[in-house]
Amino acid sequence: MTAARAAVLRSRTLPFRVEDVTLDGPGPGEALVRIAGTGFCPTDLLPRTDRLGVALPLIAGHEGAGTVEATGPGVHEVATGDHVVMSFDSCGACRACLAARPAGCATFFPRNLSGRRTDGTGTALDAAGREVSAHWFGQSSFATHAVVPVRALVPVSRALPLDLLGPLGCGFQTGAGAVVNSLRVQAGSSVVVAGTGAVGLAAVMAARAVGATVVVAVDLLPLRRKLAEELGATHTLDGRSDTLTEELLEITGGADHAVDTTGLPSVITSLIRSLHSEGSCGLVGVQHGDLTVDPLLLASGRTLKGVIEGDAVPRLFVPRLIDLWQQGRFPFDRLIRRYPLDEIDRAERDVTSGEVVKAVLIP
Ligand code: CXF
Repeated sequence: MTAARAAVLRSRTLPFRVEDVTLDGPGPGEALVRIAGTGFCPTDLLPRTDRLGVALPLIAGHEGAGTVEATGPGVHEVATGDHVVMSFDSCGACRACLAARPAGCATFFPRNLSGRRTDGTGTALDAAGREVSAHWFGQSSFATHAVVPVRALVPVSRALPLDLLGPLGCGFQTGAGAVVNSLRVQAGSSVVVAGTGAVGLAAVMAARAVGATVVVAVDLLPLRRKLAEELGATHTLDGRSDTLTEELLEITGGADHAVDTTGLPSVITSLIRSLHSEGSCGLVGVQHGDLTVDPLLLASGRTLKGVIEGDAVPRLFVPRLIDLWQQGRFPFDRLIRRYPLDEIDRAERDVTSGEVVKAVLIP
C-alpha cells in the first residue's frame, strides 16, 4: 500500500479535487512510479461525458513519466531508481500484440479505459476507504504515484528532463506514429493534418522529419496555424472555409496522406475528397457523430484507416522521438506549459480553450 495525492474526478460537472488516496500494489508484473510530470490530454476529459462508461470517482491521467520506486513480484525489466515514460497497457499475448501492434491488443479497452485491472481488482481507495477507479491507461497518473504494468513502461536516460517526457507516451506518439507507422509517409510526399492540438502538431513535426515536402495544417485558430508553420507546415488553412476541399486539392494536387485529429465528419469528408486516387487518411480523433462516405471514393483505391496510439510499440517509438527531439527535429517541448497538480482546473481551462497545446501537471 502506498499513500499518494491524486486529482480525483468525482462528478462529470465538478472540478477535479486533489485528495489523499491509497494505492494497492505493486502486484505481480507491476511497478510503483513516483510521477515527475504528466500530460493533460482531451481523452482525460472523456469521463466527463457518457461515452465510455468508466465509473466515477476516477483518477485519470495517462501521459506520465517518473522514477520507479518499487517493483512487484516477477519484475526484471525495470529496477528502483530507473526513469520511465508511461504508455498504454497491452497483454503481450494476443494476435495483435504478437504482431508488434499492441495498440490493437484484444484487451485494449478493458486494460486502459475500465478503471480497474483485468482481473477485476481495483487499485485505489480514497481517505474514507471507498474505491476510486484507477489504472486509467494502466497508470492514472494525475497523482504523486502510480502503480503501472511493466509492459507499459519505457525506460529512458536519466540525463533527460523527465517531467516533460510523459506526453511522448500518448499524445505525441499518437500524432507522430500516425504519420510514421500507420500511414508510412515517404520523403517528398504531401500530408494534410486537420486539427493542430498536441496530436496534430506532432503529426506536422513528424511529417517534416520524414521528409514530406508539402504539409498542410488546418485549424480554426490563427495562433495555432502560426505555430504549425513554425513547426514545419508549408501551408495552413482555416478549417471554417466553405471551399476547404478545393483549396486542399489546389495545394496538393491530390494529397498522398491526411491525418484527422478533429473527429468531425465534415472535416473528415473534406480530407477524403482531397486525397489523390490512392491516398490514405488516418482517423485519430475521437469521433463526433457518424461518418457517411461515398463508397466510390474508396473504390478507386483510397484508404481510410482508424489509428490508435499511432500504431506504435512504445519501447521502440518513444526512444526514436527522443532522438529526433535531441536533433532539434521534433521540438515537442515548445508545446508544453507546466502547472502544479493543485492547479489542474486551470490546466483544464487552458487546454479546453486552446490557450495551451499541452499542459503538463507537476505533482
Ligand atoms: C485514446 C483515444 C480514445 C480511444 C483510445 C485511445 N488515445 C489517447 O488518448
